[in-house]
Amino acid sequence: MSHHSVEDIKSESHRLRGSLLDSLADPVTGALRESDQTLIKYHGSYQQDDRDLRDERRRQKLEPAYQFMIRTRTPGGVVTPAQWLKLDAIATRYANHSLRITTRQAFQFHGVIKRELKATMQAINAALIDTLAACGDVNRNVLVAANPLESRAHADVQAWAAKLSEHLLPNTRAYYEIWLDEERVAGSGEEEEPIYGATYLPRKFKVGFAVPPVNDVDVFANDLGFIAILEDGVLAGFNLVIGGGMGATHGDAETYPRVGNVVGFITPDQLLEVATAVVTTQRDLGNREQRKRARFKYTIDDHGLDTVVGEIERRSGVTLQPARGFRFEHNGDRYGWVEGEDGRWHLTLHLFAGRIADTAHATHLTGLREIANVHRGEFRMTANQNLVIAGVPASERERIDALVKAHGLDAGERLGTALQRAAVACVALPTCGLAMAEAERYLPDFTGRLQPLLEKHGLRDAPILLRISGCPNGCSRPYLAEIALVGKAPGRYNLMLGGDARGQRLNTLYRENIDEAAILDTLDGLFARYAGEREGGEGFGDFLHRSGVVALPSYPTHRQIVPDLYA
Ligand code: SRM
Ligand code: SF4
Repeated sequence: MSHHSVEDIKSESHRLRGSLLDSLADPVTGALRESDQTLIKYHGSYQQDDRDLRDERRRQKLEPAYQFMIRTRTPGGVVTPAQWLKLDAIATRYANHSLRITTRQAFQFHGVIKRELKATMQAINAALIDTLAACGDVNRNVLVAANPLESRAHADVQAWAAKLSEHLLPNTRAYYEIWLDEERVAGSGEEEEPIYGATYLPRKFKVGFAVPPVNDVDVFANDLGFIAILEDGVLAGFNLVIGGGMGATHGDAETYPRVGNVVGFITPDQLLEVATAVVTTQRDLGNREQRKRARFKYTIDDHGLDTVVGEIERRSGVTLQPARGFRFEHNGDRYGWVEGEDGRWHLTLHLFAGRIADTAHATHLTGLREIANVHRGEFRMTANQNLVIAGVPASERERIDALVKAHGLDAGERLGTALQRAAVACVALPTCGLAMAEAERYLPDFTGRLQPLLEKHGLRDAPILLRISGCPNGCSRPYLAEIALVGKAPGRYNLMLGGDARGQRLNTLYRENIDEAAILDTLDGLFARYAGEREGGEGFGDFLHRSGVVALPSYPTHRQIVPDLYA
């Protein structure tokens, strides 16, 4: 669909209503009308079809097996045990018996059919969770560092993120009318959208809050990022980061991943004004002609960083202070129990690509249901698709541990290599309409095949960061990994190398369009060199750069590296 038509659909939609009600009521097809397929994204859902079944359905002259993905808006990925139980029931009743934790701390349901879409939306809302603005050209789910170690400051950061998420919601009542039967009132369809205006943003927009030294949210991959600066354990304010993003298109040099730029420091009371200024700057300066060039990162590169920063200061009335020192150590999760400063405990569990289901090997869905039945704290999803059972009193640890073991939720601990525990993969096939190759389903096989190579070179415990995406859109943030596979065609990937495992350096294309045998062979050779030549605690990506195996591509450094700014 051309960019122009998306802009038209938005402006003619009566504030995101379109003909969704008619589309939903049409009994003849499992699909929505085309324009409604665009609009339903703003309500947190995508029309998809099961790609595993495509050929067979075509042979039988049936329409594709249309089904819907639904994504929650869960800022910071926090849900209560009571909410967990409801989401679990929805997954079982309406979806494909699985919950999928996303790389943006949300849940996705897959496989909901049109006829049950409304009931599913109502059930989600009955759990006091909504899906409004989870997709579409608006601000998406807001990320927050997942592990509340510095409990007080972390709670403050979470509260600011939740406040910003609410602040950036669209004003339209369309969501409540369509899904929750709210009555239409005068002015319905013409609501003021003071932040977005009638055509919303040129493209999706993403916000993340990091709490150093952990960059688990990959703050530099967000359009707008906040790095919490704590002084004596208290939140002093945030470094402002703008212009990160991952998405690219194969063979199109006009598109590229980009790390965000640290442009200054703000105090918490300035946060909403500054964020609003950033969003409206993108609304007004962003490219509405070419959807592929419409993200904020391109607005910055087209207009210049100084112009954009000047615009943010002018619109907000805030003069940015010089950025304060910060230090990130890694962008992954740390598994097992940790104690927060308030004496409560947090258990991070590894999940394969965030998928929670009962399988022949393990009963993760059942296990987490049983944990939710006894747990009194909260659940926190991480931006690496893992799960924290958070806020557990010391006296309850044993009970939780027993359930974890009984249901194989400790499988991550038993994995052979550190690489397996840190790896991330996007959804890809069979649900993602854009996938060119497998990702989530391929992750266990591929990392299993790497295991003997790593063991052979004594790299079992080397914390090498691997990320797989089924296409160059980069939903697993592959361009920040030390090793990335980016899907090209079934069974074929671009091999990218040289991220820094802190989320501060993009990797580089190393081999294009190769198959598994070539990937394994290439990595085998590089693992051998790394094992023999690495210095001290040198990471794999850092080694590849020092030894000249990879170099940064020729485009400007400020798009590829975030310089250190240590306190
Ligand atoms: Fe994504 C589109 C899944 C995080 C960049 N993404 C999609 C769609 C909706 C495919 C589509 O448009 O038809 C995928 C649905 C697959 C499915 O069947 O469920 C999809 N994206 C995901 C999730 C579920 C991946 C995962 O394995 O966890 C993540 C959901 C996040 C959430 O809860 O909101 C997800 N997507 C990301 C990220 C990572 C992040 O935000 O930290 C990125 C890269 C960062 C960025 O935006 O630059 C990302 N997704 C994209 C893009 C490329 C955007 C661009 O600027 O070019 C697309 C395609 C598009 O927008 O045209 C896309
Ligand atoms: Fe789909 Fe591509 Fe995103 Fe993977 S990276 S979920 S294949 S859009």
